[in-house]
Amino acid sequence: MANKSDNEQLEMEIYDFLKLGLGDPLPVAATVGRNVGELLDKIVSMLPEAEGVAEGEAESIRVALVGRPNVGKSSFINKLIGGERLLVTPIAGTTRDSVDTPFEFEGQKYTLIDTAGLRRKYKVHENIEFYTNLRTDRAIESCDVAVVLIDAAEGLSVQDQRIMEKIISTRRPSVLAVNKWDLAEKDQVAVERFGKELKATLGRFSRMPVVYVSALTGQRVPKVLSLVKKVHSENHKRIATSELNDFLQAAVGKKHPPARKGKYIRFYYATQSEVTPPTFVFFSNYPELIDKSYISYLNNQLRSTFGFDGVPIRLKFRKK
Ligand SMILES: Nc1nc2c(ncn2[C@@H]2O[C@H](COP(=O)(O)OP(=O)(O)OP(=O)(O)O)[C@@H](O)[C@H]2O)c(=O)[nH]1
Ligand SMILES: [Mg+2]
Repeated sequence: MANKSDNEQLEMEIYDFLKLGLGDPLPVAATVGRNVGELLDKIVSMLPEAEGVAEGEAESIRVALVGRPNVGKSSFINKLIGGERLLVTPIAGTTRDSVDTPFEFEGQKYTLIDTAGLRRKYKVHENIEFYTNLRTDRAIESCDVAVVLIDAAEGLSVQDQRIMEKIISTRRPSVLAVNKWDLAEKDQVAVERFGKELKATLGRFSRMPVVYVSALTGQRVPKVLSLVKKVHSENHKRIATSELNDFLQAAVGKKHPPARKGKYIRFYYATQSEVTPPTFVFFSNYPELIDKSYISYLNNQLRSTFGFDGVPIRLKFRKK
């Protein structure tokens, strides 16, 4: 590219540059915009072909398997792929590094990421623990969907909650799989009690899809993948603006935001500005006066109306 070729006279001198052997020179002039269109055409013609993959199709969904040491992460992946690819032992801390396994199920590609189990925080000063925690964090950051495995015999632990906090803070969709279900008491009362206790400890994660599995027998192991696919598509879901505004009218009609500082809060309209994670923008006359409890009301209403289970949605409030 030969810049400052402001006119045809100068443009003729372009041939001097051929001698340099750097390919065909293109005379351009940045100040007057001469031949800039030709330059752009040339750049576009030299770009590599875009891969002809439609959005969300044929792409591999990256799935991170995370959970405490010994919960059965490696066993789970081995069961899915029907092999012994990953080392499984009764010793906690068998897996030391994240391992990617490509896998296809019902026409969908997945990349399963096995991770090292996450330890208690007080052990983090030890070097290995520090790096395994770091790798679990990395696996979560790099995944499309996280599967949290918990042990049926032990329920939801502090470490599990720490993993879930990380999933929330990195805004990843997730599924909770209760493993070693083959060892759990199977009478109806026990199952219901477990479910109730789990919901209680889940608290603000209560919209996370839960599935009871056994990596040993394979029970409901494929079900985890169908839930992964479901939350992945929920994370890409778009709600039409017209639908959102019908929703907004109904939600505000049912419960109006309380007036604050003598100001009457009004909503004008709402729109979904983004996916992954789905983000909703509400336009209002006093966005700064909308209180937390009303925001959580809108959040719950949105989820009851449109789903988004297992997906961290975001609500934003803007001045019109
Ligand atoms: N009964 C039963 N045992 C299981 C199940 N899943 C895994 N195990 C056993 O639990 C132990 C640990 O399994 P791993 O797959 O190595 O667990 P991990 O989560 O990969 O463990 P680390 O790599 O150490 O973090 C092994 O002895 C498995 O055979 C299950 O569903 N039921
Ligand atoms: Mg392992």
